[in-house]
Amino acid sequence: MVSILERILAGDKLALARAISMVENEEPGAKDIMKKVHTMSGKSHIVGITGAPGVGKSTLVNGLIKAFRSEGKRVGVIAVDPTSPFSGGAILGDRLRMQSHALDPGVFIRSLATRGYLGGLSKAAGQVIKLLDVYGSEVILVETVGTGQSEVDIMRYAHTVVVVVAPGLGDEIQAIKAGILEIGHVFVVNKADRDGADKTIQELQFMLDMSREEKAWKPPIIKAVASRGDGLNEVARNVKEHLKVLQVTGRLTDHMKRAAEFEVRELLIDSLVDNVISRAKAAGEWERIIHRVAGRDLDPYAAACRLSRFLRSS
Ligand SMILES: Nc1nc2c(ncn2[C@@H]2O[C@H](COP(=O)(O)OP(=O)(O)OP(=O)(O)O)[C@@H](O)[C@H]2O)c(=O)[nH]1
Ligand SMILES: [Mg+2]
Repeated sequence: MVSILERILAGDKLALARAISMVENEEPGAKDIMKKVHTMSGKSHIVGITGAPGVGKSTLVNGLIKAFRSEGKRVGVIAVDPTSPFSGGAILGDRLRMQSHALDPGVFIRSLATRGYLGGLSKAAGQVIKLLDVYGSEVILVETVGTGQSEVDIMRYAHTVVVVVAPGLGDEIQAIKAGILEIGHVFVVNKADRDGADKTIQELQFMLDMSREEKAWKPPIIKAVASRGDGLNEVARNVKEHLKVLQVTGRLTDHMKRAAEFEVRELLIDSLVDNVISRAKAAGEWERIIHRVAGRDLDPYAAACRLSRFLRSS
């Protein structure tokens, strides 16, 4: 019997969709697939697209798919956003545009709901990225609204982060609040057909000049009208240029090390915590200690310290 992984490697979209569901639902067997997938992955350029709700991220993603497809590149898209058109929740026009890509064998689009992942949203996203990678997506576009810790964590996977803002909404301020100004490599001032785009560019430029130390890459600010396709080739060009800079400066290797560290660390925390809790429960200590903390009879630091002794009893 041909394994699901072999089918994915052969470009079978249904097998890929099935494996993603297995990962999302933490089905038995998902772990074994992901172990093998890991060793084969690491070839894609992972591009995060982030920005406040409604700034035009999905419209931009749609345009970027076209730009990369016109070069013959295979594209994977992950939308981590409940209101995204990819999830079928929004604007009909966008959905119809996305459907045209859905028929293209070189494009795979998947949305991830922001709730309901036992092992965490960012972990699920990281695994879906690897599956798309081995499926052969040369570019993987990951859209998030950039709010919340799990979304910020997802951006850790991205080699290149595109921050989208729109004039007149105070989005530039929101970008700073969410900490995405620091992580952005390419800035897009979208909806430049509206008033205030130049002012937004000036403000962004000012803030970038203040906060950036980096020398090897100076984040460009690109004016775009995503709904008309204006400026999108320039965004695509800068995204590719950024990858080249990462490669020649050795930062890509650093990035992979950081991603590996983050991933192993998360798994280690999971397994250690599970281990301690199950041992403490078996000894009847877990309930007792939690009860005391809840009753203000014991502080949580002392509780964690006491529980950690169950680590040593292995
Ligand atoms: N005027 C104008 N409208 C645009 C532009 N780009 C996108 N829009 C419109 O802005 C609205 C929101 O676009 P989306 O692409 O769904 O924005 P988003 O950031 O993905 O939104 P969420 O996923 O809900 O956060 C849609 O009605 C788009 O057609 C633009 O450059 N100019
Ligand atoms: Mg969207």
